Amino acid sequence: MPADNHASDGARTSPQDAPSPAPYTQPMLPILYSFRRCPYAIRARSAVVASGIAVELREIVLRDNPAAMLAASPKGTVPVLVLPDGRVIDQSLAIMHWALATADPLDWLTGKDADLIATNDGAFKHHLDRYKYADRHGTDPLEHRAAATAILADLDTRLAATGHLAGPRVTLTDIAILPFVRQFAQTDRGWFDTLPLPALHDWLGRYLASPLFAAVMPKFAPWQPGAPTVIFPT
Ligand SMILES: N[C@@H](CCC(=O)N[C@@H](CS)C(=O)NCC(=O)O)C(=O)O
Repeated sequence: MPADNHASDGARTSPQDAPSPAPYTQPMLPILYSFRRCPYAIRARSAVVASGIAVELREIVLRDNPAAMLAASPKGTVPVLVLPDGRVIDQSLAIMHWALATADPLDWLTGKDADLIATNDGAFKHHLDRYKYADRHGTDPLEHRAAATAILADLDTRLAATGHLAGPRVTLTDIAILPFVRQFAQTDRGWFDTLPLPALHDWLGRYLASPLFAAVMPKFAPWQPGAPTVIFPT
């Protein structure tokens, strides 16, 4: 606007007297430190998407954790959520519960089977790691693959009833467990596809083809201080 535009408007204050506008500040978003392929991070991002909350996503490189993440959560695992008020949530299930307590339009919280999730996070994850990373653990991969498959057979029996683990539709229980079954399946996809577990294959196939899965799996460049903010979901 030209400077003399209000030259005849005696009632107006001069530009020097006008109150200066408040500086624009970006609304503070929760910060989610994440790693794309990590099953724990996938379940946390899934709950964020399901809740409709926006977060600032910071993709990390495992074993090269950013100092800002370690300052918030020294244990050095992802996912880590840092809330605008400074609170830190650094367990994936707790992040899921926080997101869904904020908003749960898909009613995921109606299906919370804590025992099934504990079996996944305990025994199944134990065998998955010793199958997938047998060299690292010095283990017999086939022994652990068989033990994990026995757990999947239990899931298949449950899934045969409704196609989901805790009721008639997808809930927190399905989404908390699916990323780990995906990782197991990917370890040797050809062998996995021969398993006589039809309800499990169908359940995993629906998940991998879902808009939810597409929404949580975009690739992001690793975050570093000063990098442009990445809003998630994109
Ligand atoms: N109990 C944690 C486990 C998270 C976890 O172990 N994440 C892995 C990546 S999938 C990690 O950060 N590992 C790095 C490390 O253990 O040093 C949770 O539920 O969030």
